Amino acid sequence: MRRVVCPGSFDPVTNGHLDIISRASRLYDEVVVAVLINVSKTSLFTVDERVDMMTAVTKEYGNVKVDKFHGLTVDYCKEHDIPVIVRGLRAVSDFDYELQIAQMNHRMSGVETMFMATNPLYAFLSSSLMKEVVKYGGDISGLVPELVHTRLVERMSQG
Ligand code: COD
Repeated sequence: MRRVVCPGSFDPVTNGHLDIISRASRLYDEVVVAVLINVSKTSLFTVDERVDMMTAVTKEYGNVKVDKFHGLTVDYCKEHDIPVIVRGLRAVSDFDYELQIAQMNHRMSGVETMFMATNPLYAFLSSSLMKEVVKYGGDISGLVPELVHTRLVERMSQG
């Protein structure tokens, strides 16, 4: 069975993330979305909230499993016997950083990284941008799933 890990913070999941996950789900038998338990980075949503939203919005794909992890992504891959990581690339600026991580991950473990070019419709999307726009009352409809939109607005209104 061909399996791939799609790691990330997903704070929260956007339609850019979903585009990468859904395309990976057509190429692999199983996609494991691994949500980082941020130790130092402060996230808007707890890891369980992020897992819950991701599970709800990927249910329709059928072969996507959602899990949480801490530590190195390659340790998660080894523990679950998954040889490939998939990452989305939005721009050259993503590539510089991602190449370094992919090479380090390969050196540490032999785990390969597959890069998937973003759908141009979502190239400008990031979780941070979505949080900022909602914080100041801007409209993000069509850029995140409805459920995420609702939870973001709720969370931001709590101050
Ligand atoms: N279009 C396409 N892809 C997108 C878009 C978009 N609009 N937005 C984001 N993506 C992609 C990202 O490129 C990434 O591939 C994925 O979606 C997740 O994105 P984020 O922003 O939620 O998650 P990141 O990039 O902050 O996740 C970072 C990790 C958790 C993967 C990283 O911190 C990590 O691996 N941590 C564990 C420690 C480790 O192993 N470090 C590396 C040592 S070499």
